[in-house]
Amino acid sequence: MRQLVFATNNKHKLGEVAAKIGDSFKLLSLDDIGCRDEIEETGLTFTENAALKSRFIHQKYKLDCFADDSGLEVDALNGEPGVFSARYGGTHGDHEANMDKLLKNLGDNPNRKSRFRTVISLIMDDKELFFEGAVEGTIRHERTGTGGFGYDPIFQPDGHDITFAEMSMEEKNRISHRGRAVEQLTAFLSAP
Ligand code: ITT
Repeated sequence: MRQLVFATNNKHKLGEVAAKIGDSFKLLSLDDIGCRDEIEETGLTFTENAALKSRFIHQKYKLDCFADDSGLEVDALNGEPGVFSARYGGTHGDHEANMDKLLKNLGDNPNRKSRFRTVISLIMDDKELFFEGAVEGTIRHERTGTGGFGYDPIFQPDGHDITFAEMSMEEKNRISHRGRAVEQLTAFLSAP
């Protein structure tokens, strides 16, 4: 079976993507290939950051790989936190601090419109390709639900009356930014 590295340290993301990719590829995490490097996400766009991660792994390990960069854009905050989503509250990956800061900055603003976006950068057979996905929604005033990760407890996707954190992984995966980007990736990977 062909191997493909998913350049992430985020176990939730790994689980979501592995469920979508199925058995067609053996998915390897950074842990699986013994990569302990801190890959700097210094880009100003999701595309740049995804490419930084996949290029780093490809150059160092000479393996086919993909990376994603995702984030939340809130219209009333001029697209913040965007590429700073992971460290919006100050510490990388402190999801509670990130949500606290977002809810504080948004206050009682009635415009709660937002979207999650994902860009996947794939390097395979020395070619580089990009896949994108997005999901529109609104920011709740309070957290609801315990599933998922990141901003899931305060994000309600359009057409639903529950947050991502109240959905099963399968339900979230069907409509999420990452799920949609991964669908394009898998369509490409399974094309003859
Ligand atoms: P890696 O860089 O190791 O892959 P990460 O947690 O930094 O993991 P991203 O750069 O893709 O992941 O995402 C940045 C942040 O955006 C992430 O830490 C969350 O705060 C938020 N985010 C991304 N996808 C999300 C999702 O599906 N649900 C909730 N929050 C999400």
